[in-house]
Amino acid sequence: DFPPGDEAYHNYDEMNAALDGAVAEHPDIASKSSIGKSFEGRDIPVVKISDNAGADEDEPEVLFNCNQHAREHLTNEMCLRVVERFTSGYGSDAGVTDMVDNREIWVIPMVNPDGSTYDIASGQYQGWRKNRQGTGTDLNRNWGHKWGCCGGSSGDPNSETYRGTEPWSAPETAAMRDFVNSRVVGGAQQIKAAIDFHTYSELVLWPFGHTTDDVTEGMTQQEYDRFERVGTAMADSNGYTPQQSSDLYVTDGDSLDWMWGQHKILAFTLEMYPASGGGLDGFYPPGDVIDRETARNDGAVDILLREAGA
Ligand code: 0X9
Ligand code: CA
Ligand code: CA
Ligand code: ZN
Repeated sequence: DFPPGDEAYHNYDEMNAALDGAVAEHPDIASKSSIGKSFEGRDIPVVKISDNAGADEDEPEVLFNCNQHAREHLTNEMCLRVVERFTSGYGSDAGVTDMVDNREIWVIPMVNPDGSTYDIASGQYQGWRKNRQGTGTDLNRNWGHKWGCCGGSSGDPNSETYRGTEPWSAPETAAMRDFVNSRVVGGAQQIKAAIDFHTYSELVLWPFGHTTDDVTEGMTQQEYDRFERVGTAMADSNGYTPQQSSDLYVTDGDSLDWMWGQHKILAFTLEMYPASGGGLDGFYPPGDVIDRETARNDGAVDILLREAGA
């Protein structure tokens, strides 16, 4: 489990208990289900938050997902904060109430439960990034838009950025794909905007990752300008640095490229605290920073929720 000083972090069972608690307290506006199973057979839970959560209403849908990378435990806490804020704040916080009434919010706090569990199982952090399939696949190189195209991933199973044997070879990314595809209703993708939370470096990133070109196949200048405008607004709210994801480094097969390239979802990656420092240590900030560093993104979450209705 989490080492001394980090007990405030939620492991897989505690994450599920937190979600179950939120749903039990707010059954009208929250429901929990599973998008599928991890390689080792763990359910990957999703919570939906909206008025009349049991019905599929005609409201812009927004997706928040966390913990694709095992060691990025602070992101699980970020998704749990979104669930907590938009359930417990309903009826008292006007902004929260407006969004719950007029959006359908999907939260997937732990995309990689096997890797996250492995990282803490011994009581000492393992610095683990990938899933637990064989030598491990980097989930954020296994998505199917221009998979492996551009030197932004590795074909070596021992690499930290191993892309897997084929697109969607990891059950966890396949489950994400199937979930997002399932939100195409009447030919229209219902999810309008998304954030994939990672750590660390304090960045707001937008597509594409596979090319450093702003305008390219699947991205007009107007579309790029919208990403830059919304990304910069989010960065102004949390003090992160905004940039196109490929300006950080080129990746292929990451979530952003598929979300936008396949579904035209206004998708961002947020790299959370800390800004820099310490190599592996940067993935393991002490439990007492959770409240501050997740609350720091409340404004960015609200900006994206609002933009989803534009
Ligand atoms: O490399 C990744 O998957 C992400 N960074 S992390 O340190 N959390 O591993 C960044 C993905 C965003 N895409 C690009 N930088 N192209
Ligand atoms: Ca609703
Ligand atoms: Ca809907
Ligand atoms: Zn990451």
